[in-house]
Amino acid sequence: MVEKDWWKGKVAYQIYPKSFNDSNGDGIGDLKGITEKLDYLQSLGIDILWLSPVYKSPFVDQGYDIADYYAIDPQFGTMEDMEELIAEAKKRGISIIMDLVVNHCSDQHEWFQKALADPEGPYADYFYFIESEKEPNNWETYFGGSVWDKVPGTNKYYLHSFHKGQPDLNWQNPVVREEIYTMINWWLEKGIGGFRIDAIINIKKDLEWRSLPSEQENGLVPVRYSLANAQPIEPFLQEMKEKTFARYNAFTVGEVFNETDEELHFFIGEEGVFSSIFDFKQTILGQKGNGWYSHDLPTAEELKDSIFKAHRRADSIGVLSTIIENHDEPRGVSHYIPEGEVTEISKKALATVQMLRKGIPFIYQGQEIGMENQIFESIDEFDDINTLNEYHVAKEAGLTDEEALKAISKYSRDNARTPMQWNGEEKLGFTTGKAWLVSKQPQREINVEEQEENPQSILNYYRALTALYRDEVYGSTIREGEFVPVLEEVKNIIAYERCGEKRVLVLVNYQSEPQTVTLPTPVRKVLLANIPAQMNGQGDQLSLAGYQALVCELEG
Ligand code: TEU
Ligand code: CA
Repeated sequence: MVEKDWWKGKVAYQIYPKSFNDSNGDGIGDLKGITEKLDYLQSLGIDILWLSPVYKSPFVDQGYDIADYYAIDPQFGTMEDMEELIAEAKKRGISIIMDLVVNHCSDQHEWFQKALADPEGPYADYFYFIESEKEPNNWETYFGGSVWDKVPGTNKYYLHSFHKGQPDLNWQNPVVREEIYTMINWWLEKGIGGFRIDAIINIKKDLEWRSLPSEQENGLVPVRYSLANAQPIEPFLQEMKEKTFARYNAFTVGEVFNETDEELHFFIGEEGVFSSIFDFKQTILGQKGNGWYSHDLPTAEELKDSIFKAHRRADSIGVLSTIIENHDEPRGVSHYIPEGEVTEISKKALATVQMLRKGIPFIYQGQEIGMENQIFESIDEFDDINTLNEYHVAKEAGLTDEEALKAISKYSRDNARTPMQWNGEEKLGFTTGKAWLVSKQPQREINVEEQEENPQSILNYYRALTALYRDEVYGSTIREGEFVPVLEEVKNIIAYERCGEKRVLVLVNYQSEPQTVTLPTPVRKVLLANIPAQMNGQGDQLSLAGYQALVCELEG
């Protein structure tokens, strides 16, 4: 039996399997490819490894449409490969966590196939089959279009909050819940450490299927607005925890958006249903609700404000998982650093801000070498369904082709989905064949091989950051210390203390201009800096260069 709360103070890494490492030259990353890179991940200081879905899938939403929860998709390998990966990871002190996608499955799953074959039979109740003359309401999927599609040959519609190939599962049905719990326990028995839990807030439904007032020309309303009228899901999630995760001391991190203060207690409080949830507050900065074309990039002040608020709200309740990017987001360095200011120094500054916050930092593959957004020259270069929809939304709003392309390029999920850049050769060391997705001009100079050799590289800086979690003297402070905002009112300075056995100051001048600051108490020792040997000032006065980041022990 694993220790309770074993996951506290750990460092996590997300792998997007299709794009991580291809072991057999078919252009698609696979499980053996991941196993080959475990030494690399260990050298990066990773404790927890989250795999985006590797289950059998028709890939309408890149594996987030699962056709068989008990099978590995042949593109990724076999169940033996999976077992080998779990065992090899364990040898290196790394726990694997899987993606738990249970708001929906694939329309190719046998449950849905049986439901279609007998729409009056028991399997129809695994889903939401609603009898209606036309679409039961005006909800719009996350990827555009109605959430309702006809059940062929009937007067019924089925619900899909995402793509029509991702029918929503009916959590009201106890048989469905038991099926899900059995599957979760089956995986936990295999020795995985837990799960990242996909889109979980969406299992809430307004069972009266009420339409909502629309501001859109097409009369539709994004389905997430219907969640406000939905029935509570607390009992279901508590039941899931009791019957599965709690029995194995599993680590669980929920993909939860827009939670209220009360819900925060319920998700990550003392008796919370999950170990942690992601802090998405910064990823939604600058969003105005219309579509990607109308978003603004966040400023340093907004970023700081969002981080401080998140900790003030959550730290006394439970543990946040922090990110700057994931497989649904643009690259963090392109999103949180203004255009023209993206340099190795500023990338390290952003890394410092995220990695030493309280909670569990998740590094997304390629983040540790500072991978940037890709350059897309035409709409045909995209794969992601959400991007294609947002292009359409931008065009509908009156943008020209060129403007629409520019807007979606900034936010496309494909920015983060191109292959991991292992070396500077044409195929990036990712494959010997033809990569399934690659932009025409990958920035090949950003790669692991090159950064391994350079002691000042971003990769080695990330290693230094994760090393702080294991440091004999400062580790406990970084893992458990309180998060205390510092110099909050000083514009473009993002600074906080981690207070535990030691006082560790994390100080970042988040702008290209230099700035002088007055510290709470003098510096005792510099632990890490993104600009070597630069520490100007006397006593508590410190002059910082643009994007300078310092981690130091304070006196007192
Ligand atoms: O994302 C859930 C979600 O709410 C998405 O709409 C997210 O906001 C969107 O991807 C941003 O472009 C999860 C997965 O992370 C995502 O990859 C899946 O497409 C989705 O669930 C459906 O399973
Ligand atoms: Ca492969």
